[in-house]
Amino acid sequence: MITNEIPPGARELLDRLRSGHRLALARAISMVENGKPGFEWLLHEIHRELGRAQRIGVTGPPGAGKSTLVSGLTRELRGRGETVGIVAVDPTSPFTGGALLGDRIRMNDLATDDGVFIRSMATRGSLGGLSTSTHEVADLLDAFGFSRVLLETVGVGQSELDIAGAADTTVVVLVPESGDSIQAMKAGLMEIADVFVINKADRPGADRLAQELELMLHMRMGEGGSAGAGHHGVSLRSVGRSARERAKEAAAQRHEWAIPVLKAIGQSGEGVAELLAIIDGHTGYLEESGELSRRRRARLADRVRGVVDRLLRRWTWSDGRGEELLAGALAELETGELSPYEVGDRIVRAITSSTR
Ligand SMILES: Nc1nc2c(ncn2[C@@H]2O[C@H](COP(=O)(O)OP(=O)(O)OP(=O)(O)O)[C@@H](O)[C@H]2O)c(=O)[nH]1
Ligand SMILES: [Mg+2]
Repeated sequence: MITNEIPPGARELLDRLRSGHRLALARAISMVENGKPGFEWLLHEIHRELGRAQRIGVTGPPGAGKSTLVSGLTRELRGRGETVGIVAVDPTSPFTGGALLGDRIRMNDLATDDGVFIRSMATRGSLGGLSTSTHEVADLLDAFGFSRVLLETVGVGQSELDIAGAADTTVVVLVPESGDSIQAMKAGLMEIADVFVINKADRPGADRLAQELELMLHMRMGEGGSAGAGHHGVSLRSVGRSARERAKEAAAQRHEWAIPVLKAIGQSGEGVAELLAIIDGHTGYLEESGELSRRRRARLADRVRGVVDRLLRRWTWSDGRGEELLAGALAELETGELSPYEVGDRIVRAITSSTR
């Protein structure tokens, strides 16, 4: 039982975390990241305090300007007196200093702001997705009392899909040169985006990408799918746009969310206030439609799966039993008397039948 194993100092750490000590927060995060004794107890204790922070995921291809937009959003939120916790997973810039000097200088004001906490994490789950500990760090930031938790992940492979499971609202950042919208659809981004941002709109191609995306979103919504098809003498572009407007209105009437496509210039802050307004609009939609509780329920179920996976892995390998059984089977594995599947099965059976 996790409650039977409270290491010395953990209660004090929890108290200090609850009373808003940043150092305690940093220590608690390290404890969780490194799986130090007592981390599960700590997370168990704060569990009831969760759900106050709004979690916003920001994903997209490398270098799309995610960190720039996260910084912009953070500044905007600070201007409104809100507090912000940031988790950047696998970042190359600028949270880890991999960025150009200019980026780091722009980040500096956030780094010294008491209302902001930035944590970079290199951890990924074994399947390339976000590890359970990323979600747990977001929990700590939530429990600490930040009104918003921003999660930045580079959209490669599984992590971009996972972020949708970690966030209430998912922002997908694309750039004109990051490939066309077909690419976005292939990557499954259409499925996870609550908002699309075309960043670097100061560069050519932003309008085209925005129009393509709008059209694809419109077709996906299944509203008036033939609206543009049979018209004569009207450009696809204008038909797509007006049809999309109608589809948006219809969706609003049905209490559905029509995914917005917003152009932004992260560097100058253009579009950031609009993005925040859209995010807040999405929060309202989530609450009214019941989607927020559905998303949070799915998140809790996923968390349990992650915790079980981790526990089983730990019991199997770290406690020595699995390695022992494996070592005992090596000779037979080598001669071919046993297959890896038989040995695997044997180990899992031994572990799950042992009483703990
Ligand atoms: N031209 C232009 N450059 C931008 C804009 N927004 C950000 N950049 C630049 O793009 C580069 C990458 O920005 P980041 O914010 O670090 O991008 P990121 O998506 O967080 O990058 P990774 O975390 O490494 O994937 C930086 O040099 C930014 O200054 C923009 O709107 N226009
Ligand atoms: Mg970044």
